[in-house]
Amino acid sequence: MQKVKISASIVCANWMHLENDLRVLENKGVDYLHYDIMDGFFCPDYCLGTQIINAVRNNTNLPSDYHLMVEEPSRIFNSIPAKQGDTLSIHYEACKNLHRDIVKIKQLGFRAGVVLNPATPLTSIEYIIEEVDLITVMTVNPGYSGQKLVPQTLKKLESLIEWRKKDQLNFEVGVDGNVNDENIPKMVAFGADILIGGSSGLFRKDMPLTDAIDRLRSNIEEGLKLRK
Ligand code: S6P
Ligand code: MG
Repeated sequence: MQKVKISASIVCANWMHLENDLRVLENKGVDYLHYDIMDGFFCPDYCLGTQIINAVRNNTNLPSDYHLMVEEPSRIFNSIPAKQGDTLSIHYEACKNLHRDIVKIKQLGFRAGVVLNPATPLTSIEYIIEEVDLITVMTVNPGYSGQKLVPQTLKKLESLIEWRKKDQLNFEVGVDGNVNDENIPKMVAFGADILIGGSSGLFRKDMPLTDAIDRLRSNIEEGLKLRK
């Protein structure tokens, strides 16, 4: 059976017990740690500076999935250390020269990712699609955890998977935002490869992290059965 990967959005973890959460994520075989980096300009909040990122990164072997919600992100590429298997993802909407930035990301040794806001059409990435390793479909508007799914983004996800198949491309597809019990089966059925788990589906208030990971995996199984 195809593996659907889990990326844990660390900003939603229990920061008072972060080390404990990290060990649970590792022991349960979660695939990536997702770091939200926000500049208070591209999106309304600020979070995760390099000291915090490095403190976490140096205490785990889980590969990183850096999500830069930052205007002109190339300004800070050099602040983030590239380790084997790490992905650096930038927003189409934030770059004056997306192609140049993707080339730079690969030169720095990262896997290259591009992220699309809910209102951004797939056609915007037509001329860079062959160059990226990961395309992340934002299923909420960037900025905060705890938001509700923008439902039409599921259609975008489905179209992206069809495009990949038609053109025999190799990028992975991620989904970020409101990845929860209700939405995971649909996201997986439409073809998502990587689920970014946040407050609604992973770091939940109603169950321990270990149980939430099991629940997430059973939702993935349900979605895989629905795949065409
Ligand atoms: C949103 C950010 C996400 C969230 C995470 C929230 O701006 O990119 O990575 O941290 O998705 O998860 P949830 O379940 O609260 O929507
Ligand atoms: Mg994110």
